[in-house]
Amino acid sequence: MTHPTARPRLSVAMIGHAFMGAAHSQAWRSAPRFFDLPMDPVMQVVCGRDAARAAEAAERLGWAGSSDDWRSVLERDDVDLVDVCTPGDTHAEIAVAALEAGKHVLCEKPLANTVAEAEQMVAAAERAAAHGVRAMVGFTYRRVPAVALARRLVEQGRIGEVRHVRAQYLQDWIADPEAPLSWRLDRERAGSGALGDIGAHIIDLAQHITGDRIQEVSGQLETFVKERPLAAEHSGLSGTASAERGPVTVDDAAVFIARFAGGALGTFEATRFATGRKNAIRVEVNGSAGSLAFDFEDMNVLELFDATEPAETAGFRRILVTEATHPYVAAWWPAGHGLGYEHAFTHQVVDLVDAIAAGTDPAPGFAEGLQVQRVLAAVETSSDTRAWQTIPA
Ligand code: 4PW
Repeated sequence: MTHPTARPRLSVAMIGHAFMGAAHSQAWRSAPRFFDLPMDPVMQVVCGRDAARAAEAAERLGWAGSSDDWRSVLERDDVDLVDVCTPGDTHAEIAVAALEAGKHVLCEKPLANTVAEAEQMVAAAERAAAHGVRAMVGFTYRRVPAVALARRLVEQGRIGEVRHVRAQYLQDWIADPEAPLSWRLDRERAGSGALGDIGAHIIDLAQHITGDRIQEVSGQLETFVKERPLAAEHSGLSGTASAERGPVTVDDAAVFIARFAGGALGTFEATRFATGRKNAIRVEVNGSAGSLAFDFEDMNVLELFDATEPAETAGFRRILVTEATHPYVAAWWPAGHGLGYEHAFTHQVVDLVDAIAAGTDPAPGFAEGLQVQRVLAAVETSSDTRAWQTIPA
């Protein structure tokens, strides 16, 4: 452990303090305590619409101060970076304003609610980059060590030429028809349902692990439960129902097939109705020389099949991704002492701070966020038109 002194400060403002705000707060707190960062992140101010709740969040999550006005936060000289943890309907407005104010931006996924908004965000990020201001989108699961190892093995050619990608993101938190209508079920606020909220992750993971790009899609969306009780209280994935009911305006589930630019075929499934599956992000990649398989519900393991081994003894191997040689792991615990959901958020902060200090663009940047947004839009159009859609390069 190193003590973060005498390094340039990176003063952070976080907008939004619910589920993602809590995850990001622990990341800002733990990153400088476990990793040797080139800058010293300062948790300066947390912002929310309600002043009292923002003040309570600052106290609970470890921020020096709080505000109920994100615009005034952007005017502060003691803020270098804005971390956007709000629902999708405010991403574009806050991120563009922050970049124009010369602040680095970390923005939660999906980048925006529409392709047009994401395009504006990319344009703002490109203008800001000319002045050394950086922008990153939070596709956090890339930074799970087993996923980062999968990427490394594909890059090294360990599974040869990629033929198939099989990706699923399975949850069940609204399988109960009486589960309340949170903002995640409201198109105005979230842009789409399972497709954008969790499908965006597996789109990013599939493209990241393979180093390839989805070029064409054919998909279907479904809303199984069309009306639900309005939420009296809601935070994260749980809440309490009120007596009033309202329409569900997003998809409950999305499925699509895809063609990658490099010739691979993909199948994708994102649903909040997979009873018994809580956060099952499963990605399997089959290549000409082997296969890789990951399941977030067993997140410290990556399965590898080496097709060059003799058939008699070949088989999927469970690699326990807890060795110091594995991505990100050396900073944490001895071998076998696994990591959890929150660690990928810490790794995201580490990579972002490293990029800012090095004066390079962090990955994934807003352009990658826009590309995912285009895939999401293409799946929606395909579902509406029942026709294949091409994603522009
Ligand atoms: O990873 C997921 C998120 O992107 C989480 O499980 C919940 O669904 C919260 O937002 C999305």
